[in-house]
Amino acid sequence: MSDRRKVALVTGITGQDGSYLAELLLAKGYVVHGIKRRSSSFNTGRVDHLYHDRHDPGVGFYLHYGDLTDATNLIRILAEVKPDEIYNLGAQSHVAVSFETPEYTANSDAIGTLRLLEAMRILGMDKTARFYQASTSELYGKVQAVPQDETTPFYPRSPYAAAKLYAYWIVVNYREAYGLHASNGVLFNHESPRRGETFVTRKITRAVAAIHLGRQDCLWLGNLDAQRDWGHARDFVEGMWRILQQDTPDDYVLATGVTHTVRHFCDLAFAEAGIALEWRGTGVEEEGVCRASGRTLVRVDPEYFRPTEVDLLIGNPAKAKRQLGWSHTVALPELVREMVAADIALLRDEAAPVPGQRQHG
Ligand code: NDP
Ligand code: GDR
Repeated sequence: MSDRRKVALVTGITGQDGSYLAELLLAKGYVVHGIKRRSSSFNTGRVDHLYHDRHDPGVGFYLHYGDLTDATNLIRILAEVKPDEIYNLGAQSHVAVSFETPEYTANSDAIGTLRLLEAMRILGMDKTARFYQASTSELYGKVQAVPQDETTPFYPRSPYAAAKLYAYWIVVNYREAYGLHASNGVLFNHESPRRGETFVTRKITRAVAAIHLGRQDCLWLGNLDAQRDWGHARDFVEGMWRILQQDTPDDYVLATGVTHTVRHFCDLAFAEAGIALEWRGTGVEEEGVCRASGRTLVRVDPEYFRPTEVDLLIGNPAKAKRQLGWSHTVALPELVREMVAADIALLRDEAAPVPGQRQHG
């Protein structure tokens, strides 16, 4: 048996999942290469702790400038890195933002996936490297059936989901047409203290921390009735890796199998700061009021509603459990506790003022 270390290439390595996946792969002895985008400000905060170890020859963590919208750099990086496994996590991943930048979202999320697959073929890697695609529960969109599994029909409800639908099917097509070891992980929402600040969970936990520390008055949200199946990102990257270790490529749902409303997430998060919320009013007039003080801490802003919404996501991860031996280990209350505690610690250390009442996202 060869003792050569396995080589992985991760797009989107600077994102939430990329950072946890890089940690997992390094712990398993992989050499990890990641693609980062050029930015006028630092964008490697989630992986700096790995990068700083680069002087240690045993570590093997490398970043390359690149972009999924540029085929030339993808071909060059693949040729240089010669990966055994490619994890395509890079994407314009914000559903609401995809309504603002639909063409860019399609370019990076849909055609970016095609570019990577074609790069594999051009370089003759279609028989040697394995490919993981970050597919999403957003594919289910308008609810056709619950719980959603690998057989549930797709009905995308955003430019993001439509772009990811193309990516999903082009992966299936390349697997069937060219025999690529290419798999989709259809992942339901997963969160962590590293979650981007404009996704609803992190927006809530940051606001709870800021309100707790007296640095923010109120949290403005959109649709409180949306239901999501929220897990922990660390559990989900383990699932990604397991998908690529299978002899045969296939598509898998990863989910917790439990769903909650955005409103309930607020209840749990505020409770972590010792605040019990009471909900009053309906629709855009609904308010989350602190039971003890009578202060309104959560309000609804129609600006945050999406032109088309995904109302209810709840996944059935039975196939992943059966074939991959995968299941989540962190339930929602534990996830919320970790996120609120991390945000309180972060804000305590931050000298910078907290953003104004109307937050992005
Ligand atoms: P993030 O938004 O945290 O990270 C996205 C990553 O993609 C970042 O590294 C970002 O770079 C990079 N990126 C964005 N555009 C491009 C581009 N044009 N070229 C190269 N890289 C780019 O997402 P997550 O980590 O949460 O998600 C990872 C993947 O999984 C995404 O594809 C997402 O759509 C998908 N997904 C996520 C789920 C979740 O609940 N988290 C659920 C299901 C699927 P930069 O840091 O510079 O912005
Ligand atoms: P989602 O995540 O769209 O599921 O996509 P997000 O956290 O943005 O929204 C979840 C639900 O909360 C509602 N919501 C709000 N959302 C945001 N961002 N901001 C608000 O103020 C707000 N108020 C209510 C939304 O309408 C929605 O129903 C995430 C991303 O990680 C995708 O990349 C991934 O594919 C899916 O999860 C699975």
